[in-house]
Amino acid sequence: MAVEETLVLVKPDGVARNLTGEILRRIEAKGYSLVDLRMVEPDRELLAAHYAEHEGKPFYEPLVEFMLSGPVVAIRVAGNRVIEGFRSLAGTTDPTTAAPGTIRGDFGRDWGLKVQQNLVHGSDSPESASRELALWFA
Ligand code: RTP
Ligand code: MG
Repeated sequence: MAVEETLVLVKPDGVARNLTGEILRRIEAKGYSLVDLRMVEPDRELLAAHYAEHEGKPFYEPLVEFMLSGPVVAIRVAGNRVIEGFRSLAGTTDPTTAAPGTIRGDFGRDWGLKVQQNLVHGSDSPESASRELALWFA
């Protein structure tokens, strides 16, 4: 068994489009457990820490502006191999090519903006998960 925790974020586009319930439903239907959940209006400081690895990339500033555009739902999710498992539920970063059946594949589309508004975030490793959970559930 490799019971893990991951940070899932329903990004501002997912909240605004009333997809939070659908995303929670998919997480629970897969068998993962919701451990904690909060609605957050992140500030720049939190987003700079969360996205530190992307600082300097062309999409960094549009990404931060997008994440400041409305409330975000932060969820602590637990389960066996949940880090990898949630990223599989989410689909690949670009919603145009994300597989149908995934959150991004089913509900995302390319809005022609400077950043992919792709509905959800999921931690990408155990190290990222513990770092990000400490930030969002301080
Ligand atoms: P996430 O961190 O949100 O779970 O997504 P990810 O691992 O699939 O993607 P990552 O490479 O970590 O990028 C973080 C977020 O930045 C936005 N992005 N837009 N060229 C683009 O338009 C672009 N590239 C990245 C997305 O919101 C992506 O999820
Ligand atoms: Mg990422």
